[in-house]
Amino acid sequence: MSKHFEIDNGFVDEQNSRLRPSLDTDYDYLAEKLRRRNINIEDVTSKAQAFTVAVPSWGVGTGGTRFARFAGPGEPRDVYEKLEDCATIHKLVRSTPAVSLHIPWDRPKDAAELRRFARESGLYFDAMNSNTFQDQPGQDLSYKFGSLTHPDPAVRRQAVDHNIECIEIGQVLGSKALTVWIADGGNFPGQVHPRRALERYLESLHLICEAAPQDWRVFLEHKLYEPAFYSTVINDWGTSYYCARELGPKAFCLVDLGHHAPNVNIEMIVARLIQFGKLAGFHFNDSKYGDDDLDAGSIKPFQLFLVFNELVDAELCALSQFNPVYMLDQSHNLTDPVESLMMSAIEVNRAFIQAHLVDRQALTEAQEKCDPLMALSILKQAFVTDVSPILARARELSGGAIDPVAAYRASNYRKHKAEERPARAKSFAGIV
Ligand code: RM4
Ligand code: MN
Ligand code: MN
Repeated sequence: MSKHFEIDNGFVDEQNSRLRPSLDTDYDYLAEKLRRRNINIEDVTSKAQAFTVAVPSWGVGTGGTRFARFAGPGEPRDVYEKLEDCATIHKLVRSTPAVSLHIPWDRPKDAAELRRFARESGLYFDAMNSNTFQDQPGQDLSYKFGSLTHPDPAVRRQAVDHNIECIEIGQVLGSKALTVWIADGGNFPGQVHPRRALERYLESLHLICEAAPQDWRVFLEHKLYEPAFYSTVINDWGTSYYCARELGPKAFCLVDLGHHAPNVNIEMIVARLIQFGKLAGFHFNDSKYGDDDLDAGSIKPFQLFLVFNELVDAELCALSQFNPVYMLDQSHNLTDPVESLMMSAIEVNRAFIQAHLVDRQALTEAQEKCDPLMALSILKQAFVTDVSPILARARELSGGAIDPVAAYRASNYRKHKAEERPARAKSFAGIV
């Protein structure tokens, strides 16, 4: 028996048995309603069961702002404890089998052994994330004024080498992609020469793409501001798309929902990247003002649905080059990260399932007949359908919890972890 506390399957069954009768009633009622719309609920439930979204290793720790971080009890202290929390999330929601690691935060002593541990926990590794937005202890050159686009070629080389190291670790872990997000940019007008910086970015990324194995993909993540407050080198999807084209077949554009100005039509960006065959995938989160890193679906659930409307449309059209990867990228400053990640995984799945309820034939007709009111009401009909019973049944059928947060709280997981994992270090401000 493991010396670490785990929620056992019997406990989940016991929790489910209390909720099953009402779920049966709700599910049957929804089945009847959907039948009237010619939708077979079982088909939709299988889609919900097949849906997956990766969890970022850094998401299971408590986040913070630049003002403060309020550490929570029982936070994971190393990559193994992070995987333990990820496995718990997956056990209850059954849609998060993949974990995305951040190097150096999660640099393993023995990558092969970490891979084995993950496999035994029912997990595997999604995209690797490099980090050239912080200086690490013992690092030769500073990233204070940039990394892959720094004016000094030696700094660029160091940043390129770090990305190549991430690929090498990822190969041992069984990952197939590298996500590159750089903080490079300027706080003041005139600080950075925009064209020269972008040229250097391409030069550095060419080296990284060359080093990536043939079956790997390199994801370019854009962000309009922060930490640079005046200009960012890879500031928007247009720049990202230009770079992905220049870099060739391994390079794709990753969309983090929080990395756009307020009110930007992100679903249009998604449609464009799909059309151009360059959509890498997503970092899901939500935001009100900027890169707030709030929980997916907490502020703009309709936007999340509209994004999935584009994704499901592409899926149904079986477009070539359409193979998006989904990940949550959030900072949980106030909530228990395990609870937030479970809720977010459910919200993303909800948007996916709602998008599957869109009557696409009727929508096309409304579009061709120039009938905006009907087009919107077709989308709204799907969006307002409460698909919770489908999501709950999908989890239950896959061995998860009908109500993951309730089961998690009833298990006292956090209390057990607080005892097993006494805090090691003082709490600092910062995103992780
Ligand atoms: C950035 C970006 C990256 C993430 C870091 C922690 O804003 O979203 O994807 O790795 O934050
Ligand atoms: Mn991100
Ligand atoms: Mn971000």
